[in-house]
Order: sequence, then C-alpha cells, then structure tokens
Amino acid sequence: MYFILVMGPAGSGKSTLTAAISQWIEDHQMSATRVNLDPAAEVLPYVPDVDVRRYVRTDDVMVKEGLGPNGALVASVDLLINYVAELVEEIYETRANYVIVDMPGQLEIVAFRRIGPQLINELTRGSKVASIFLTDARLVAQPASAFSILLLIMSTLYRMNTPLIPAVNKVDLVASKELLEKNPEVLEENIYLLKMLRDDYSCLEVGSLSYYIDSDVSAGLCRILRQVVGEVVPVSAKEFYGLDDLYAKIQQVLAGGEDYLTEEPSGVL
Ligand SMILES: Nc1nc2c(ncn2[C@@H]2O[C@H](COP(=O)(O)OP(=O)(O)OP(=O)(O)O)[C@@H](O)[C@H]2O)c(=O)[nH]1
Ligand SMILES: [Mg+2]
Repeated sequence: MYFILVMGPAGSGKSTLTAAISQWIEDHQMSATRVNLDPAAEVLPYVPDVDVRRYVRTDDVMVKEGLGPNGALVASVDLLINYVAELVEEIYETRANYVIVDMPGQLEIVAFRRIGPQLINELTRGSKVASIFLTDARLVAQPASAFSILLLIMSTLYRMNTPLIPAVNKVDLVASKELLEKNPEVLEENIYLLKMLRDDYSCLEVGSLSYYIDSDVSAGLCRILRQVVGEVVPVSAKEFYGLDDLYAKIQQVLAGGEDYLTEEPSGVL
C-alpha cells in the first residue's frame, strides 16, 4: 500500500486532483482509496472511501470551542490524532494499491505545525509516501509570488520530511489542452516558476524582487531554490492534463521508476 498526499495552499485544487489521480489510477487497472483528511470540507468532487468528517467536523469545533474558522480548522486537525486508530483501520481494510489523501486547505498544518508530520506518520505506519505540493498556476506566474511559494515548499520539506513533488495546477487557465500538446513551451513563457527552473535560466536575471531584500540575496536564494526544487510538473486536474507525468514522478519517488501494475494489494495492519 502506497500513500500519495495531496497538499498545497487553499484552493490550489487538492480535492480536484485527488479525484483526478484516483480516476487515473483506476483507469490503469490499479485500485485507489480516496481519503478526505479535511475536517472543514463541504462539497467534495469525489466520494471519499474514508472521511475524517465522520469523526471531527470543523463547524462543530467552531461552535463548541467558540473559535473562528482558521483556529477551528487547526484545532479540529489536532483532534484527529484521537481517531488515528479508526482511520488506519478504515484505510487498511480497503487493501488498495494506492491511498490518495486530500489534505486540509490550511497550509500551516504541513508547513509549520508538528501535528502535520505526527498525523501522517501515525496514518502511514511505515508505508511508502509521496507528497504532491500543488499550487495554482496563477499564484506562481510572477517572480515574487513564485519565490513565496518556493519558500513554502522548503518550509514543508523541513516540517514534513517526506519526498515532495511540486506541481503547478490549473495550467488550462494559461493555455488550452490542444495548444499545450502542440507547444508545451507556452507554459514556461507564461509561468515564471517554470521559467526559472529551466536549465538555461540564470539567477542573475532575477533582479530586485522586494524593496527590503537585496538583489544579490534574491539571486543566491534563486540558486538554492533551483537546487532544492529541481523540477515542477505542470498539470490540470480539471482537464486531466499532465497526469501521466505526475504518475511517473510518483513512481520515481516510491520505487525508483518501477511500475506497480502487477503488484498485489497489501493491507496488513
Ligand atoms: N480551471 C481549473 N480549475 C480548477 C482546476 N483544479 C481545480 N480547479 C478549481 O479550483 C477550485 C478549488 O478547487 P479544489 O479542488 O476545491 O481546491 P482545494 O485545494 O481542495 O481547496 P481547499 O480544500 O478549500 O483548500 C474549484 O472551483 C475547482 O473547480 C484546474 O485544473 N483547472
Ligand atoms: Mg479541498
């Protein structure tokens, strides 16, 4: 059993990608368990096989604890640790090849707080894990915003300490699927994050990104970010674009490129 965690900023398309990857996996004769780990989710674009809202709901926590929506989400994720045994049992009972976990929208859970790795370690119990860090193409189109997201990716790497596959979602908003298939370079031309990770990009081009940060610092940071992040997979969860490449990356992380098509489901607790 292999875990794929889908994380990223609010609204980046985590739930839509959870639906799309699960569908892709099933279309390729493997089984997938869809786990909703977001206690604040209202409407989901898939039917979860395992749903944390059975145990904890952010709305209830808001009322009971007198908290605002953000505080209540963090508190409700904290509460999930009390239901890990039940969640583990539900997940492993499905005996699926892949478990796709739709993570909560609040990035601070995976980027800043200890509950993120604690919860994931308890849930995955030594199974192999690949995490997708999803971002909205429009959020990384400009240099300063691309740097902000890359720093969040680094923060998540420090906090979660699991392999991370960065992916840019909603590329259909930049170009149509037909145009992308004919001319994939259109993405690098329009999305700065993809441009800055190209081999031929020089960090000296970065220039001044903030009045308060020296351009030499930004150029140095650019080199570090390029070294840490390496590659980013462009996808459209809505249009099913880029899922083959994303799956190939997941395979690389989980098994050094081997395929699991012939693998037997393993679900031993
Ligand atoms: N155009 C386009 N829209 C998308 C894509 N993926 C998701 N969306 C839309 O973006 C919005 C947010 O998608 P969700 O899947 O709910 O995002 P999320 O990251 O799960 O959101 P939270 O759980 O609230 O953080 C929805 O309106 C989706 O239809 C995509 O590939 N292309
Ligand atoms: Mg969601």
